[in-house]
This record gives sequence, C-alpha cells and structure tokens, in this order.
Amino acid sequence: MTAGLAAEEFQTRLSAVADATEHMLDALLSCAPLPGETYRPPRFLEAMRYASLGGGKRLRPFLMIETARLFGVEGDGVLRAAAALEMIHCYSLVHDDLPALDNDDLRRGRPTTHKAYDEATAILVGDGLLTYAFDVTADPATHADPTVRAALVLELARHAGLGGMVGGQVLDLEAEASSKPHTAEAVIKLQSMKTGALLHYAVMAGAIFAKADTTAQKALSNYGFAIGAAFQVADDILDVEADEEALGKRAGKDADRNKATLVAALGLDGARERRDRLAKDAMAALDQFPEGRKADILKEAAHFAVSRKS
Ligand code: GRG
Repeated sequence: MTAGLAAEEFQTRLSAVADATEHMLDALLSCAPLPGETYRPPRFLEAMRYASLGGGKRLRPFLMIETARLFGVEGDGVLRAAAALEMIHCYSLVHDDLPALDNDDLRRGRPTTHKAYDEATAILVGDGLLTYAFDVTADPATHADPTVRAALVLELARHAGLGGMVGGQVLDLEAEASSKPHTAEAVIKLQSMKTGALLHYAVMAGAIFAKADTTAQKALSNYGFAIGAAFQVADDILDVEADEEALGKRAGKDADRNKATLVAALGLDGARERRDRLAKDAMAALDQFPEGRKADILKEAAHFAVSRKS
C-alpha cells in the first residue's frame, strides 16, 4: 500500500468509525430505561447527549475498532466497547472544562457543558457518563465471553482511574501549582497517564476483545504507549501553533497557566523532534504484523496523531 493510499483509506475509515460511534452513542443514550433502571431524567439525558454527541475526532473508538479488525473481529460488540470508552473520554473533557479545573468556555467548537447547562449538571453528566461506560462494557451484549468482559472492565478502570487518567490530571494540577520548572521526565510521566492511558486502553481493548496472543498484545502495547505520548506532544505543539477556530477550543492557554507541557520542558524544536520520533516508534511497533493484516491503517493513525490540525 502506498503512503498516499493509506492516508486516504485512513480518512475514510476514521469518518466511518466516527459515524458508527455517533449512532451507537445515540442509541445507548436513548430515553428508554434499561432493565434495573427506574427512569432517565429528560433534561439530564439531553445534557449527557450534548456532551457526547455531534463532535470529536473519535480517535479512541477508531484505535479500538481497528485493532480488533487486525484480527478479523468487528461488529456491534466492539462498537459498544468503543462507545463506552468515548463516554469516559467525554466525561473527562466535561470535568476538565469546569471552573475548578481548566475553566473553559469552548469545546469542540461549542459552549462547554457547564456553559450550555450549569455546573451541577456538568459534574453529574461526567458522573453519569463514567458510570454508564462500565455498564456498557460489562453488558453481555458487548462480548459473549464473560472473561473478556471482566478483562475489559478491569483494564478500563486501571487506565481511567487513580493510577491512570485521573491520577495524571492530579499530577498536572500539582505541576501547575508548583513554582519549580517542569522537567521533561515529570511531564512525560503525567502525560502518559492523563492522555496516554485512554489511548493505550483503546489499543489494548481491541486486542483483548479479539483475544490476541501475548506477542501481539506486547507489540500493540508498545504501539499504544507511543501513539499516546505522540498525541499529547502534538497537542502541546498545537496549543502554541494552531488558531482557535481550527482547534475548536481556546489556544495558547498552556503558557498562560504555567502548564506542564513538553514545549515548556524541551522548547518547540525539542518537542517537535520528540513528537516525530514517537510517531516513528509507534509505526515500528507494528512491523511484526504481516501484510494484509491491516496494520497500515494503524500506522497511518500514528501519522494522523502528530499531523492533525485540531
Ligand atoms: C474527576 C475532576 C475529574 C476529572 C477527570 C479531567 C480529567 C479527569 C482528566 C483530564 C483528561 C484530559 C482532558 C486530558 C486531555 C487529553 C486531550 C488532549 C483531550 C483532547 O482529545 P481529542 O483531541 O478530543 O481526541 P476530541 O474532541 O477530538 O475527542
């Protein structure tokens, strides 16, 4: 496959996965209560839908779905697991935008959830999405094998919680409040948790879902770590280089807030160099997959993670 063809196929697949994720989220966030639920409060459901529908690149669902597809596994089950992951991602964005955290007015080119509704609703929207993500992942409709479902739930909790995304957010807040300069080592660690953990889970969940063997899981884990790190350095660089309209959120805010970024720790050129090296590492981790196993599309995802404009 030529590089140009892979890029074109990547865009087609990304947009197909984004549409499928949108439809799955739309169906999951319908007003009909599930067995065991009592009632879904309409205004609150509308706010949960506002926070999760109609925007976003859907890169995490894409990585999960395409990783499972490497092993010939596709369908509604993996799409449900992917939509659940997107719910966790959307919850993190809603909470991250709150006045107590980043205090942002704009997300995905629209008012943030607490601006469109109110703060209490936005906090509860995050809680609702977080909880529902585990419901959807653990539901037998997601995978027939209970050991796979249990493994997905465990990995999701480990990547999203205390020692993963939430822990990374805590380190980020501590770094922001500190007057000491941010070392590259500290920034790399916090970014691997805050942003990298969900991207790593996306890849690992695809492998777990498809019951990939240990060697394949190891290679995919290396890919997941590298693409997660590359994605966040690219984000640090975009915050400096991109304009707000393209970003769909406020630009230049990292420097204003003494954020622990790799641009601050390494300078713009150093951050660019690291970004490009990580993208190469991510692609190299996939070299062990034979031709025809569709690894090219995941390689292209690494390229996208570092060349995107938003
Ligand atoms: C429990 C208070 C509380 C917080 C939850 C807020 C939080 C933990 C974690 C923050 C995680 C976070 C917002 C990391 C930033 C990651 C990042 C670069 C997000 C943007 O991802 P994209 O570009 O966004 O994939 P789209 O809009 O395309 O989905």
